[in-house]
Order: sequence, then structure tokens, then C-alpha cells
Amino acid sequence: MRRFASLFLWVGFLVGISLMVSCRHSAAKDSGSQEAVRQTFVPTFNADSSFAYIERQVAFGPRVPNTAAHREASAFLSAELRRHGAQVTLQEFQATAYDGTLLEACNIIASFFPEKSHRILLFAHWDSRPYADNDPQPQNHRTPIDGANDGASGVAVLLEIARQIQAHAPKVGVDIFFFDVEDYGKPYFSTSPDRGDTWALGAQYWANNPHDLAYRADYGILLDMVGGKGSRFAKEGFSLRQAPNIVDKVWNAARVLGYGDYFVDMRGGFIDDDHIYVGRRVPSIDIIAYDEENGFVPQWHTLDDTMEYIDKAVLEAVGQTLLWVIYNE
Ligand code: AHN
Ligand code: ZN
Repeated sequence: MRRFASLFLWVGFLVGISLMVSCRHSAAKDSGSQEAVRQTFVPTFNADSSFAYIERQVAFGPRVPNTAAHREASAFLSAELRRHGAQVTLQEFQATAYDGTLLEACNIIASFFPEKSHRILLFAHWDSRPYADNDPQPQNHRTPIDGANDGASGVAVLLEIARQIQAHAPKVGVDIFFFDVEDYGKPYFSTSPDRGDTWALGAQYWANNPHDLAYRADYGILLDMVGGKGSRFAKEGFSLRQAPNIVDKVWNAARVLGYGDYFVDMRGGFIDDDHIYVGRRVPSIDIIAYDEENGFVPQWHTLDDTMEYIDKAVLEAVGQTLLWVIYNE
């Protein structure tokens, strides 16, 4: 018996060693789902690193088009992506805002392993809103916001993922797009005549003028407001229409990894966001903190969308789930 016991220990030890090559996150915490248990290496998402990437962006000031902060931030973001080994294309264009203002805009397009034909597109908006028009204080409604959550959080999670991709190549190709002028939509106080959809102007521009006419990806995932305290991600309406299998893939991965309290099994609302326009070329979903019960987080489009309301546990839930999905393709 003793000999058997020690043999067992040895076998267990060897299996343990071989599993150490794979990440702790590939193990299912939830025994209810077998599907997600695969023996593949998944890097560990570093929430501190993504948090610091939010701080770096916020430190420029509000990234509102036609400002120095906006120009400086775009230089930083493209340099950071290049530093992590991506091929970066800057798509510069002029956008016309809801009130006719011409905005100097730039979509930042990064490609990892451009030779690979199976690809995942990850995207976020990098601009921040010029108006805190949901602030409890009406005198703040024309003041630009930090956008720590609304804008910077999605970019920060993707920069950390870029860093991980450089350290360990996944099997699939990955593209990271940072869209500009998502958040210059018509404020409630404007009396300008309607111009169609005044949100997501960068994604609209790209959908009409792709940087590469032959560009293909298997599917796309948008991250929008993925770092706010108290965030819950319901399954957004257009995402369920455009790519229900990708919604399932992501929400199942989150549940198996133990993040089911963030990625809730609920239908969300229909959100006008970048994924609608990207979806004309690549079937895409939106991971966005919104549910029918509470709406957006209370700091949304207020002067409180600051570092103070960023929660590393939320960044980790989203970042680790995405890494799991990427490295299991
Ligand atoms: C509207 O409120 C129309 N769309 C939400 C998209 C958005 C704004 N995402 C971030 N800020
Ligand atoms: Zn916004």
C-alpha cells in the first residue's frame, strides 16, 4: 500500500509539473462546465499593469479631439503598441461633430502576426467625452471628463494584453484597434439639428474606409467601460444578434474562471457603440458595464469618472477572461 501511495505521489508530481506549464487559469473552478478545461498555456493578466495604463492616459488630461492632450495620448498609445511588437497604422481623418465642428481624429490600428489568417479583433475607444453632461451639478455639464473608465479602461486592458502577446505568442493573430471620437455624441443641451448617429465616429469612419480592403478577422470584441467599481456585464443586445456564439464563448469562459458575478447571465440593453459599425465587416460583441436594472455605472459622463472609481478586480475579470479566450483559439 505504501509503495502504491508513493507511486501515486510520483505520478501526481509529474502530472503537476507538466500542468505548471499551463496556467492556473486554464483549470476550471466550476465543475459544472467541462468544455472550458483545456490544456493550454494562458498568461496571467496583470491588473496592476492595466491600472497603471489607465493612470498614464488620465495624466494627459481629457483626450478630447483638437487638444494637446489628445495628440500626446495618441503618440503614447501608438508608441506603446509598437514597443510591444505590433505593426501600427495610424488612420488620420477629419470627423464632423454633431454641431458641425471639424475634429482632427485618428484611429490607431495595431496588428500582431499579420501573416496569420485566423485572427481576433480587440477594440476600444481612446478618446474621452468633452462633456460631463450626466453630472449631478448642471454647471459641470460642459466640462470634459477624465474618462478613467469611459475610454481609458478598455485601452488599458488591451495594452496589458499586447504586453502579454509579445511575451508569449498565441496561436491566432490578434489586432488591436483604438477608435477615436466615439464619445463626442450630441449632448442633451445641444439644439443642433439631427445628423444621424453622432456617436462612434471613428468606428463609422473605419467601417466606411477600412485601412486595408482585404482585412478579415474571425470575430471582434469591444471593451467599453471595463474598470468601474460595481460593474456588471450583461449580454448586450446587438452583440447577441451579431455574434451570439462569441457572447457564449466569452461569458462561459468568465464563469469557468470564477468571474460569473461580473459576467452575469442576463440580457442587457441595446447600446449604440463602436461594435455596431465594426460589425458590418467583422461580427462583433461589446463587453460593457450596463444592465437594464441599473444602467451604466453612476460615474458615467460625470466628473467622477476618475481613478478613484477604478477597481482592479474588474480589470482582472475582463483581462483574464480575454486572455483565456485568445490563448484557447
Ligand atoms: C450612448 O449613450 C448613445 N451610447 C453609449 C456609448 C458610449 C458612450 N460608450 C461610452 N460612452
Ligand atoms: Zn461615454
